[in-house]
Amino acid sequence: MIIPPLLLKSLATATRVAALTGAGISAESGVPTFRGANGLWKEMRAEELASMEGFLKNPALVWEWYAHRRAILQTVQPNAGHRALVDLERLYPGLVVITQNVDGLHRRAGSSRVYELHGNIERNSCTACGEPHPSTAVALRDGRPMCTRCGGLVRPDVVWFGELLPEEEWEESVRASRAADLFLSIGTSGLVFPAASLPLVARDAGAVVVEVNPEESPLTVAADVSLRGPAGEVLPALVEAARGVTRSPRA
Ligand code: BJW
Ligand code: ZN
Repeated sequence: MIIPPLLLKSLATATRVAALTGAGISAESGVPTFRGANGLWKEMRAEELASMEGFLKNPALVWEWYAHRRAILQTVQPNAGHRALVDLERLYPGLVVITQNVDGLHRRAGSSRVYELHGNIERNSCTACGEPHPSTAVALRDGRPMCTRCGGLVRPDVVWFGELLPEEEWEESVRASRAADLFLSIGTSGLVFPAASLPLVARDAGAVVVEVNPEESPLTVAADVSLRGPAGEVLPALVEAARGVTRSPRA
């Protein structure tokens, strides 16, 4: 992989690095993305499943989708892309991972500063009384997830369309994006806001913005550098390049 001079220069001088990740970084672990050829579940759009409207219309169906995804997560491991971000954190202490993913794979890989903008699939809570429910032990009635305390519907603790992102994670993510001198946008279609605005926030504040994606995306025009390829191949190459240009390699 050829790393353009602008990026080499940025890797040599950067002190604050932030990475926004999307479903694409987990694709090589075997986690389906949301959009594109392998991204559809039962040919339904994300908006039909990941919204309160969709959930209330058919709670059993939406619950089945989450159960299916949780079952996949039981069988997968972080991949070379996740691990490369851990390696980059060693070279750039304080590196922030801002993820739209709910799969917990960045933490499992060992990244220490992770902001989960869209929640985490491991948790659930009751829509009526707020009671937390472990993901493995939710009672079902006709396939509908029911709260054993009040009889309300239980939902995953993730952010659906039309819902606000967790305030602290969002504010910290904006802060890290504004402060970054190097901003990586990895494996995201750039279609879902407000997460998709973070590369623009970083660019407007002066960061070098790098897109890592095998395909073009709406973020491509905002990126200073586009590295076309799977994250599991591109990010380890980026780590090697960073090791070559940082003055005192720490890993
Ligand atoms: C690889 C690869 C490999 C493949 N290596 N790459 C401004 C403008 C327009 C609309 C809005 C706006 N502001 C808000 C909105 C509305 C809405 C929105 O954005 N709609 C758009 C779709 C038009 N946003 C919201 O509603 C958000 N809330 C909000 O704004 O609150 C304020 C508000 C309140 C009330 C009313 C209005 C506003 C919330 C958004 C929540 C999104 N939730 C989901 C589900 C999370 C839970 C779960 O996981 O089940 O988040 S939807 C889904 O999309 C999920 C993802 O995190 C998100 C983004 O998807 P992502 O990660 O980009 O994946 P894909 O599949 O789209 O793309 C994968 C990419 O990887 C592709 O590019 C591949 O090429 C690439 N790839 N293999 C690297 N190996
Ligand atoms: Zn309840």
